[in-house]
Amino acid sequence: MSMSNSLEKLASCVILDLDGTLINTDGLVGEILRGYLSKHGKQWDGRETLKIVGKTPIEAATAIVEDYGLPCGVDEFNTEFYQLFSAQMSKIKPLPGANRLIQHLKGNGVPMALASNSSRANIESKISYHKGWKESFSVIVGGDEVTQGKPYPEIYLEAARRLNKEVASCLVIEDSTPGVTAGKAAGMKVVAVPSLPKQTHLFTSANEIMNSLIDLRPEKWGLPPFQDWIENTLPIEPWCIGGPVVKGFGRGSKVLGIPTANLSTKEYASELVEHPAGVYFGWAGLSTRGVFKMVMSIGWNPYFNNTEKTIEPWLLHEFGEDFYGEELRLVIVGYIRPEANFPSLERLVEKIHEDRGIAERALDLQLYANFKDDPFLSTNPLLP
Ligand code: ADP
Ligand code: RBF
Ligand code: MG
Repeated sequence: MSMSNSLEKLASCVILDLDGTLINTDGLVGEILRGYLSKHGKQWDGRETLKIVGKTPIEAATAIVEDYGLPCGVDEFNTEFYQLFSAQMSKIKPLPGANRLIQHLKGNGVPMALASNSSRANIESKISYHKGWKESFSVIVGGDEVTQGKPYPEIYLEAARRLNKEVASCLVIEDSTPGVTAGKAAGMKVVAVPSLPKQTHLFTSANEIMNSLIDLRPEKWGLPPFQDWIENTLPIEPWCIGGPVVKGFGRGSKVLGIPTANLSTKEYASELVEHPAGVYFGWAGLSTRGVFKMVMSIGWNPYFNNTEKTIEPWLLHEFGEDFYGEELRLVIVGYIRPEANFPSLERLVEKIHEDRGIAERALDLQLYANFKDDPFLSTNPLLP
């Protein structure tokens, strides 16, 4: 029984969506719409993104023209939008874990396809800016190569046909609800990586929902596992953040033995969007006090319904006093797990202590320990 169960899960190829799954197209789309709408005396509402993710270009344009009562036709809007968009296509960034996943699958000889509602030409220009991508996909299917785009299954069925694979052995990775619907309708296994936070309830038809591509465990689908996890941690491209410690959300963290030294969310909002919500660790430098091990969460504080992500570092040291206003600098070197919802506060606290143990041990590894000497952390005020 468990045998057939595990066989059902075996995939031998991966079919990927592009926009919102591998590249942060919404970032550029939002930027363009903000500018375009302000010229028409309107203000772009980020929540509108919900209505356009995963849609065909015409559907998306129709929604915008209608919702904002724009004084132009859908085609006219679309043409103008596309001109602005293609001029800036080169700056669309890969999403976290996209390069890692592509290299991993390619390196292990797992066939990959791209299946997107945008036109084939459009897909090809978008991927041309990312080194090694074009060669990695043996098949590309664009919305203009089928009669019906997602949520219909045709794009995925065509991708499987060109890969010469049975639908049951295809693993689809998708960020949008129309895309998940299409993949399931095609009879494939679907991993959803929603590009918008707190939307998991819309993705229940997917076989698995995850926060970001870095959380994918290919072995669950019979594909080769990533080899880059080290003692329950994933090394990441180190990044720095710093500023004065501000009063945070005060949910009695000190009472729980988990004080978190908040940084002002405002200045870092644009930087934090690039990091999936979850638990990270690294080194923390406090002016006049020294450098300490640190474990932290990046996430949406569920109690305050804030619109920006927060960053909440717990310095692994007993200070015996507060240090509001002091300059805090962080070098973040590794990832532990995605943000999760816990059934009780006790379970959350227990998990955070487990995170602490993982971070403390990992930071002794040479790979991470080296960053203790990062010049960014030396907070001598006489240094530039
Ligand atoms: P709030 O976030 O509302 O300020 P907390 O209960 O999370 O409240 O307390 C955070 C404050 O506690 C920090 O800003 C800092 O001044 C102090 N603090 C003391 N020890 C630590 C520690 N080990 N790590 C982080 N902050 C600490
Ligand atoms: N809160 C969550 O709701 N889910 C989490 O997975 C989570 N992980 C955390 C990990 C660490 C290391 C720390 C310091 C805090 C974590 N929190 C988590 C708490 C979160 O950052 C925030 O403080 C509270 O949710 C605020 O009410
Ligand atoms: Mg705090």
